[in-house]
Amino acid sequence: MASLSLTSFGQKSKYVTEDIKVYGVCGMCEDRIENALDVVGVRSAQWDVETKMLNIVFNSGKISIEEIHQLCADVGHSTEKIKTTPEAYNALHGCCKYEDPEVIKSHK
Ligand SMILES: [Cu+2]
Repeated sequence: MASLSLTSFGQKSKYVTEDIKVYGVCGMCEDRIENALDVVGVRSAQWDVETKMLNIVFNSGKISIEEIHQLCADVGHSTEKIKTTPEAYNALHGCCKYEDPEVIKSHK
């Protein structure tokens, strides 16, 4: 019997692509976000500083989109679903304080 499934590798492994909003302001934020997602199950993570959109390709059998949101929040970057903690946010480099209007202005 022919299978038309193009994206599944075995029964539980399935690559999914999603675009989620993750807040940040600069190239350091990009590195931090992408490095935080260098984990088992994530095939690629690309964050765009202009649009704040993270394009992520992951294996839904190994990691969930909720866990991906949480990994961003854990390193100080709030997402459209999960807000980071004040502790993680305060640990960000000064130029990465994306909730500060002065910082946002200086990156324009
Ligand atoms: Cu930054």
